[in-house]
Amino acid sequence: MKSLLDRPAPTAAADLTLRRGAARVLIDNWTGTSTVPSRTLYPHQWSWDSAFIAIGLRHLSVRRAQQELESLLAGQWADGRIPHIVFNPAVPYDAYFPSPDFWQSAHAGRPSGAPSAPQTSGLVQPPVHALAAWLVHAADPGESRRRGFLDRVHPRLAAWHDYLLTRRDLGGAGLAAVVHPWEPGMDNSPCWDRALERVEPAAPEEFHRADLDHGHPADRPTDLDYGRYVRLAADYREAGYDDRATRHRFTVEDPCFNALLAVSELALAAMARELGRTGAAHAERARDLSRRLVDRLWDDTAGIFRARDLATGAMVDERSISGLVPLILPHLPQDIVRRLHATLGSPHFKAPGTRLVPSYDLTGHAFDPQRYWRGPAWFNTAWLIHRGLRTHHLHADAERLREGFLTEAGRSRFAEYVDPVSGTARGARQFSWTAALTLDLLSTQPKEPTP
Ligand code: 9WN
Repeated sequence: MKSLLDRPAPTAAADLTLRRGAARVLIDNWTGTSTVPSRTLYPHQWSWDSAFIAIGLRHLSVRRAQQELESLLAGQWADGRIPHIVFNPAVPYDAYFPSPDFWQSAHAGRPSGAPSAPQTSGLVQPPVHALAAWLVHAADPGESRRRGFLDRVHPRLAAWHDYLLTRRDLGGAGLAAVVHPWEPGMDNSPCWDRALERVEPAAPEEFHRADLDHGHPADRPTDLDYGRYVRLAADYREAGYDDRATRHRFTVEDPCFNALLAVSELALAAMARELGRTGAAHAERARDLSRRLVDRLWDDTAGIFRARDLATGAMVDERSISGLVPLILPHLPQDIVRRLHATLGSPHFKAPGTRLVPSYDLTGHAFDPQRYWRGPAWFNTAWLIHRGLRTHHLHADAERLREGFLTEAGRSRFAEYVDPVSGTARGARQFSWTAALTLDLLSTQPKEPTP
């Protein structure tokens, strides 16, 4: 029988229409040097968005995909961090909050090596960039070599990982910690509620939210949550964004963040081999991270990875999609793969209204089908789970997820996310990573080397 991976390139009219629609979104959201996640809600360059966008852009233009990643790297700090937002100087300050005048990266970030330009935030997002860079390289290795793409990006991505595994190893257990709910990329997840309760919110008159000009209040985080986000970010800024000087009041080890770090270490190993080195240190780091993830964050009773709150030392008693993303790790013990697969198909995550995977436990006490990361199903996490299912040869489920993704991406006009109960599209439309990952899933990659 022909493997699903050997499926011929799609020719059906529906696929071609979807491909054109997705390409249109990426063309419309291109600024000349990078892609905005959404023209309305997110008018700058975001870190993990750009990685997912590059993964899709490589099917349209390898050069543009390289440029997407390299324009993000132009905002990298000397301490290695890749900031979660690189600001477009042409966009007015009131278009997004917090704007450059809040972060003051060039001034406040100087002790940590922030560039004088471009202006950036001081936080980070999940390290999916090396995986993206490897996939961009693999799309056209000849073009990549001619342009010296890996020679330029490998050292920068290695410095990024070094930052995470040294300055951000706040628990001393060899995993990277996040210091703000914006960092794991799943801002408003119930996983952060308890840790956030310890944070004194900034007063409402200290800031003005721009997200509510475009997003519905029922979908977005509350004002109280925003007050806490602002307080944490302002404290970090006051300490010069220096992880050694900041008394972080929010420190969490997140499974998705660390699983992506491990997979990206494998990508660095593959890049190093392509550049004529052994890559052994990166490969060893990836195995080591996988082991630590299992030791520190696997909950055998629940059959899912959990976040760990470093302030209390306890695992966070919530089931989130973040705990399923480690399925992407090739070195995962087989019994854990089986358990994760079972959890994915259980009432906690099998949704009535979507074939995508809900961001939070459908039976959980804080489940909300509309509100940001408290239940809705996102397309980037579905892509990660799809990759995990393929990694472990669970091809039938991978294919079901792929088909659901493509149907819902098209039907929703490339929505930011979907209500998992009703299937209704929510958030921004013409959302870049939804379009980019659509292009990726429409393209068969039978020979794509796995890092
Ligand atoms: C804060 C851009 C980003 C995504 C995040 C998503 C949302 C920002 C916000 O939008 O976060 O970084 O203002 O809510 O949660 O994953 O990268 O698309």
